[in-house]
Amino acid sequence: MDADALEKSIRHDIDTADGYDALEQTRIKYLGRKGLVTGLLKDIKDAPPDERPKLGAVSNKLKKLTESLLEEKLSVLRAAQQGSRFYKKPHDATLPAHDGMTGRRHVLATVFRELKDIFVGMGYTLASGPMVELEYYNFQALNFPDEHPSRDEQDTFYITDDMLLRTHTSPVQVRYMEENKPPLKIIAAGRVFRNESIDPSHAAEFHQVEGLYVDTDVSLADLKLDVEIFIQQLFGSKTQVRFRPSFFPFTEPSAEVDMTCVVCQGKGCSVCQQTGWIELMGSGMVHPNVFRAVGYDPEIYSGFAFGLGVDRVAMMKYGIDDIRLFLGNDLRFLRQF
Ligand code: 2NM
Repeated sequence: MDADALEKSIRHDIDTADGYDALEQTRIKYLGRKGLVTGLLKDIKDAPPDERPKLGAVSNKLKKLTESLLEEKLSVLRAAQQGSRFYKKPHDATLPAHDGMTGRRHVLATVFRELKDIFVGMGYTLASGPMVELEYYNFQALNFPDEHPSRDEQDTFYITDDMLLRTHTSPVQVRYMEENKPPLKIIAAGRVFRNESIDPSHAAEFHQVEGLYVDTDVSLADLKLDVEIFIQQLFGSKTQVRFRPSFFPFTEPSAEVDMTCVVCQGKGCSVCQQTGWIELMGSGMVHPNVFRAVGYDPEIYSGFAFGLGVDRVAMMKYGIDDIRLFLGNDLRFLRQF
């Protein structure tokens, strides 16, 4: 066989070798002790001296070629074997079925979406801001006096002298007002932190949604209308709403908002302590000092604000009696929603 025919035959054999055994046979056929390429190399010494260099070069070239083709083919076979392990495993119908453990939306996220959708339908847009907040935005700009008890370390988690974990989402609204001119109608939502002693109705981390509407000539009647529309969309159109005078540093006047008890529909039960009413939110007309802090003229603008706890709404809607369950990550609880 001449060198060209031999090369052709080598390429063909390696190309068509369909497994490790066939490839090894091919290696032996050409490179084994009695192999064809080996034989060619052995023949050199019997050739006439002037032909030996050329014969040597050709034989060596064929040996190198055979070796590299074998190596190449070996990695192709290995890759095919790897691939078959992943892609060609036959289906085993006796394996246990999928256990049904899939992720799902957290119940607080579901309730928040519902709240957000109602407010967006009423013309509010969503604003957000940092959870680590400056004392200025959390207290000062909101007309909290320097000696207000909620500023105490007993009630607020401080990071440094002037930085803290926000205790409400109102600083989001202060920041928004600093950056935007009225009219504005926004909700601020997110996690808030209070250094509380925890029990079934108090957690150190919970969630708020706060609304703010500022324009010329915004009145208490506008506040009552929006709050009533919101509550009746959330709990049904038959739900009664009442306003009780209250106090917040950032609003004047201020009012607590009650609704007919979701459990007894106002008849009186243990949940509403026989009153037929449960407290849902706080509200009021934005204090002139808050407007001054953000550069609004309180002689020109007025506004209302309100705030409610997402966790509390979720507890009422789903009859949950312990606020700590929301961040407890107990799947037996979370999977129910
Ligand atoms: C509440 C109750 C009453 C409130 C006030 C403001 C701001 F930034 F405009 F001053 N935001 N949220 C507010 C008012 C919040 O939550 C119980």
